[in-house]
Amino acid sequence: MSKKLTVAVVGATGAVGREMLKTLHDRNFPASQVLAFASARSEGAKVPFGDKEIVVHELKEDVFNGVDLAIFSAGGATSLKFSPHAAHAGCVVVDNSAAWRMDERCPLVVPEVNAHALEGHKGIIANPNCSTIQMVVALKPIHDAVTIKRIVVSTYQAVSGTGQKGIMELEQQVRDMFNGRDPECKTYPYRIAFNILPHIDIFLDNDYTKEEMKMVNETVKIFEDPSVKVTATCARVPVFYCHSESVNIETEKKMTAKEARILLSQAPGVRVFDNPRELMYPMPGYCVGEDATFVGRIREDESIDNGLNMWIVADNVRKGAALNAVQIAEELLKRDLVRVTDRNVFLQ
Ligand code: 25A
Ligand code: L14
Repeated sequence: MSKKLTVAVVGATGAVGREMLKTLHDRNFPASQVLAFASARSEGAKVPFGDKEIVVHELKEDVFNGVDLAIFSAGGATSLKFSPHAAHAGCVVVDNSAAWRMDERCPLVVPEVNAHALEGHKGIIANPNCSTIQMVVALKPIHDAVTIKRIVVSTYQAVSGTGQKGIMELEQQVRDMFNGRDPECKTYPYRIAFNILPHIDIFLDNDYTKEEMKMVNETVKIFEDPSVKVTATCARVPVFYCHSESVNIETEKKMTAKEARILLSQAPGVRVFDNPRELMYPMPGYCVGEDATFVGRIREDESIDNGLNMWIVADNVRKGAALNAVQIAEELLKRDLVRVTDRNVFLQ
């Protein structure tokens, strides 16, 4: 990594944007300059970068001249509107929203799983959904070894998935309830404090939520294998950070729980945390701020011939968003791919 880059963080005042700045700084990303953009209401605000502060500017179409790399986490609409202008200016975009993930022109990348997909990118690279990322990090080594036929996953997702407004909603509702006030619901349709909502993102025509279908479609794209069948139920739980997942898989060939523990303990980005006798299992309250994807409760599914159950936890704002995006940027740099070959692919 010799060349130093000019890097922009778009959505820098948000929950993920702030973590992106922290991750870039903590990992010593080779940037000569780091710029912060957000909406007009944040113009002039300051965000921390190491022990310094960066002034936030309003995102406009022409801010990307001279920027090598932009990491976006400002929602789908902002990304759809602005990333083509970034690519047009020769700036490579790593986008955290759902806007580009299923676009055939855009690689959808988890570096531990499919870094090779970055080759031949056209200027916009998509960061997968947080729930998908932690699941594929844990399942890819098993898929490579014994071929996964079917995945049944239920998620228990933290409010930080919804950004700063999700965090503030849970905090405020807990306060309200302890003070005998009626909690106000602004971000979610129902109270999230002391409750569970089997509903993340919008409902689709098939009665699944968009979040559930993202897990289905993104997993197939990342594994480059349409033969993997996935079905998901996504729930919001009153937890601030870290998503948890109960995952059941059926495989072509048999893998014992012991073999799975050994395989996963050597897998990149995974930490096996699994010892029932010592009450050792991953929990969201204890994985905050960690880079790894934690896997525990690994056991054979005794209801079928070749099946495994496991419990997967990761920090959704780190591995699920900011860290994965920065790892993509590092991989781009390593492969000398921080350049846009056809600047107009996304501008119509
Ligand atoms: O796709 P949607 O439906 O549009 O949803 C987008 C939402 O999803 C979040 C993101 O949350 C956004 O609200 N998000 C996107 N991908 C995510 C992921 N993978 C994700 N969350 C988790 N995982 P957010 O609120 O944390 O960040 C929003 C950022 O985007 C900026 N933005 C919005 N519209 C924009 C835009 N930037 C440019 N152009 C636009 N049109 C937004 O900037 C923010 O940076 P902002 O100026 O509107 O800032 C919001 C204000 O909110 C307060 N605030 C935010 N975070 C914190 C905070 N205050 C204190 N601490 C914080 N950590 C500040 O007052 C800030 O100024
Ligand atoms: O990245 O938890 O597609 O509300 C959008 C919804 C992330 C989670 C994405 C949530 C998701 C988010």
